[in-house]
Amino acid sequence: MAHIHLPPDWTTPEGKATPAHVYWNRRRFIRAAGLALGGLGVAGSLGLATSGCRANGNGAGNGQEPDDPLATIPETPTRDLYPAESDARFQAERSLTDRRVAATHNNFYEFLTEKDQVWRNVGPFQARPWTVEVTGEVENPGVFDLAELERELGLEERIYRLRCVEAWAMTVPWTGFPLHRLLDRVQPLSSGRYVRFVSFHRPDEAIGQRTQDWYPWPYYEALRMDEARNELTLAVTGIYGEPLPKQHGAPIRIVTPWKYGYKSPKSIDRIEVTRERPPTLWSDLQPREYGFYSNVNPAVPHPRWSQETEELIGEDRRVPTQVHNGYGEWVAHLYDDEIMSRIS
Ligand SMILES: Nc1nc2c(c(=O)[nH]1)N[C@H]1C(S)=C(S)[C@@H](COP(=O)(O)O)O[C@H]1N2
Ligand SMILES: [Mo]
Repeated sequence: MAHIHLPPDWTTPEGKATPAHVYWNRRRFIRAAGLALGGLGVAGSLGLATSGCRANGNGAGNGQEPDDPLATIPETPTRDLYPAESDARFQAERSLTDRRVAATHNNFYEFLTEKDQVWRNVGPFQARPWTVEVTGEVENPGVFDLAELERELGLEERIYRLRCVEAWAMTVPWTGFPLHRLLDRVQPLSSGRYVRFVSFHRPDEAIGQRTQDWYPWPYYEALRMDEARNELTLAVTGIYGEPLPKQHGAPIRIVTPWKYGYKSPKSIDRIEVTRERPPTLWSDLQPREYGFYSNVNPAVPHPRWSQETEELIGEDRRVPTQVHNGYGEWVAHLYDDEIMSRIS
């Protein structure tokens, strides 16, 4: 047959074969190591073994491999707060993503870059008890017990769309508290213009932090203060009416639904209010592909694929991408055209 039908490049952004975010690191790794690996997938050949031993228990907190993707919810002292009351402003106009699809399709490079293998590797991670340190340009810095914050700041449920830069999307009910309530509690000084988030760093509990040492662990992200204080910005502690499974970023992660997913750092244990704009992990690794703002925008392609459409995971179909992921009424006023035209 003369005509071989090849899909356009963007139909296989990453996900299908090599995780998108990993691409550059693979190149860099090859260069750094001086290896001539050609097209060989280094991530797949570096011994990122997924399962050592099979567990006898359910693996939720005992360090063993979980036998079910939903058996990874840590013992949570605030379980009585779930499910929280749902916020009528944020309901689904898309059908919810299947809960198990969401729990088995995760970007959480501290564990593994293969999305469907993350949940199998979170067993050793001790996600509770947990504290969050808030430091920097604030009146009342401190180390806060997460369970106390959940009780004091109040939890609610919101259905948000999450759009990954790799052009897949899901719609899920998160549980959490608006981040501005925590910021109000620590009282940022007028010098505090940005908010920086740092994820956990425990190589003993996270295989990817041991084996993928080309990433500058721990994961770090940041928002401008007005973005961090925006009503949409949620400090998330639960999903589908229960505390977060570890693969979704237990026990606390940030969610900014108008930005690409990498701006929603998981399992954070430090928040720092800063004067200057902090560096962020993905733009440090590849500034030409991942920017600071990373607002969802179908008109600005990623250098390696289009952002015009997105795949709804678990549904096997694509839909048009929306500017600000459809949350413009909440956030469009924060940005000018110049910011919106930037890569990611
Ligand atoms: N600490 C940390 N946070 C992270 C990531 C990560 O690898 N490490 N991946 C990000 C990316 S790229 C996405 S798309 C979302 C995925 O969240 P989910 O697995 O709950 O869907 O988490 C984000 N937060
Ligand atoms: Mo992502």
